[in-house]
Amino acid sequence: MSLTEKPEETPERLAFYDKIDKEAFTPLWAVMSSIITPEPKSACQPHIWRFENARAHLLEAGGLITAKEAERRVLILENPGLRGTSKITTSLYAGLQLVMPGEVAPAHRHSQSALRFVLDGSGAHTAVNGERTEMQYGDFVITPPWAWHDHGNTTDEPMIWLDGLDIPIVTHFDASFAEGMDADEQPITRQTGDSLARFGANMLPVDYRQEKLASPIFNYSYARSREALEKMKAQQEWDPCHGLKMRYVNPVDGGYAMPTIAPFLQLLPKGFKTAAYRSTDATVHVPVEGRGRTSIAGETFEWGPRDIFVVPSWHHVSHEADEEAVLFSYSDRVAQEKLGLFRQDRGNN
Ligand code: 1HN
Repeated sequence: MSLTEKPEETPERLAFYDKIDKEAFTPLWAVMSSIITPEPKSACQPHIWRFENARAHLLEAGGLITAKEAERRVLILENPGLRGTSKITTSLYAGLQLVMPGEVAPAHRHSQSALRFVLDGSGAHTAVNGERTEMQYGDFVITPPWAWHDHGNTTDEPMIWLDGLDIPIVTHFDASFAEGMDADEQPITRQTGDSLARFGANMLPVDYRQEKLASPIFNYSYARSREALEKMKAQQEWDPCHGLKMRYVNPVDGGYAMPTIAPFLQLLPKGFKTAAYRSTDATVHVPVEGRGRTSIAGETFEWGPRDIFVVPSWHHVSHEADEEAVLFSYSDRVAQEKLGLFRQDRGNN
């Protein structure tokens, strides 16, 4: 007997399994090889969603239901290997949200953390903890766990963003709480930009003590992040597996910006091809600029701006950029690192 082989199912054994099954017993030796695998073995599949296609479906949904009636007008990106579970990876959720001109997505709060990554439109807002932020293309916005949040669009064009949430993680722990607010929009008690001034200017309020795990900055603007990549790229120091890859951090402790979701921004110069890499954190990718292709366990996916593709755990991945490309991505790496589970394989790099 080994970890990977199942003992023979003799008639006597099967009869025994059947008998004890009625009393809620299961013989470990009959299931061991499927629950303790020598390598990650996931039902999660590589997949790509085309933004233009998703946008057309969302606008059609816009004619069928209001943001208010839906609470959130979202089309879930459900992994083809995980249908019926609202998951894009085993541990994470993704959806595309539409807020039409004049609409409000009402204030509520829940245990689940959310990130927004803005894909279409410009100038709609989200409010978190009494502060509003305006959202532009490529902005990465955080809703920490249990924080009141509502969205509004006072512009004259539809706004679409990607929502990334840790729903499957919270469900896994049976730790979900949620409630609505009496008002559609939360009271605004801080001026726009207050949290960025307080926490995003390489200073912290003297005597500041960290109380929450999520970053107090809630809009990491694309303009600032892109400018930083632009500066660094002149140095031409490319990581063979990642090109130039940065992680979004909580400035208070230097950790990831969110407690359960690790967000990244990465630049690939024109013509660059990354070396094969694999890791235990299944990752959702969104090209922000540029075109190229990604090979996932031997299957090739062509992409352009705003498409969304997912790389399952422990699948070899290699990106190739035809034009200078910028990719946003998120995974559960931060949670796996805290639990001592994260592994990566950089080949010989
Ligand atoms: C949620 O609150 C939002 O606030 C988006 O925009 C997606 C999916 C499930 C549960 C809550 C939002 C969500 C969500």
